[in-house]
Amino acid sequence: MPYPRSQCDENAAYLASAAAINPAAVPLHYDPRAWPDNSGAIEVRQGKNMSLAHDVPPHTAATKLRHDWTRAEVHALFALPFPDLMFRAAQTHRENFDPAEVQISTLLSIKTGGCPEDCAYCPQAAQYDTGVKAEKLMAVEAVLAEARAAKASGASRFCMGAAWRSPKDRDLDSVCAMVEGVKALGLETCATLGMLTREQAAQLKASGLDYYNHNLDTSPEYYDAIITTRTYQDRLDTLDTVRDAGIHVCCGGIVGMGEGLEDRVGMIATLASLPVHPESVPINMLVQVEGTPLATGATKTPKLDPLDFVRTIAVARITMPASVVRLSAGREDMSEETQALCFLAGANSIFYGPKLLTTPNPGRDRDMRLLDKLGLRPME
Ligand code: SAM
Ligand code: DTB
Ligand code: SF4
Repeated sequence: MPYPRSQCDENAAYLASAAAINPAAVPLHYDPRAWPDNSGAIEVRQGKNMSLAHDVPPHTAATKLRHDWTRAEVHALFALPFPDLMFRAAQTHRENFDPAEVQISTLLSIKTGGCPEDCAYCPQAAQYDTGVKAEKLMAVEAVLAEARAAKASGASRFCMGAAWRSPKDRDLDSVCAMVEGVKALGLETCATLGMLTREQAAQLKASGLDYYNHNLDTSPEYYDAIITTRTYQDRLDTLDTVRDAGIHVCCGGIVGMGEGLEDRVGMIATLASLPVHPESVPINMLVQVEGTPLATGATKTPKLDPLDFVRTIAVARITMPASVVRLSAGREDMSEETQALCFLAGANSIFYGPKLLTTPNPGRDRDMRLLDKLGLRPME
């Protein structure tokens, strides 16, 4: 049985509204009326029992940004039947982005290991025996050489990470020189250096920093179980400082740390209720590193169901519709199918290159083959 006419009209209205926001986001083949055999195609889709939008309100208007997401609403999104959640996330994605484009960032650890903080997931905390050696801050020229290589291999953003609680002023001068140099190569710049003062944020902004990564990592309630050397409020304060300095915010978290569904709800509700949504939202799957409390001995964390990770991406996409959602750490051990579901759920950024900060990431060839297979292309 073909679609009832009204359903077809609702789809057309949605497509028209999405096209009005971003024409590139609605390629021709998304318009059922443009299919060579309209009724036949629709019959096949019905025949496969696709539950297209029957219980989801039709999209007739552009997505509004909301900053008043309640936990109950976020919970309700997580609780949707998987196909409905994916459908809503994909709709939201198309309204705001070209779903075939993926933003490509490359990471470099500019100061590795020896960190005084006790984040239970992190191989760089000095107090865990993980085999990561403490190193000094890299020289500016060495960082720029890495940035040139990242640009040559297709990255549009270069993200510099340091294992600090907060930077010393002398170190910040060097980081600012790195930011200036990377920016001069025509790359977007991102840094993650721990807590910042207002003066430090202003100095980074003046040197050309585009993004600052500072994750909330989990819910306020679960934070103490993961980190005792700082508070959730410390994190929120630095996010304010960064925002006030006029730097774009990159803020997300980690799933698979033994948290419950309510913690994933709490994390997304907190992110989506910030006065301005983070422009970039990295969702990391915990990389279990031997020697960290979350990966070792009796406390070893059970692996999260990959579909719960996909759900987290989808809920981030729906609640922060205009933000770039990054499928971040954890891809090395993730199947192609799970990654494909993440892209379908609205992820539109990855870290590209064989290393994250200290742990492996898929090689460039493997990632290019995957993007090719899925018909995805790097965002300009
Ligand atoms: N020291 C700074 C800080 O904590 O903000 C910057 C670097 S820190 C490594 C950046 C982020 O990496 C953390 O907030 C966390 O979200 C992520 N991360 C660290 N270790 C991870 C792991 N084992 N698995 C997944 N994500 C991890
Ligand atoms: C983010 O959210 N994930 C990246 C980046 N921001 C700095 C870091 C992932 C680190 C994974 C563990 C490691 O390689 O040390
Ligand atoms: Fe240090 Fe950052 Fe690792 Fe925490 S996540 S131990 S602050 S490097």
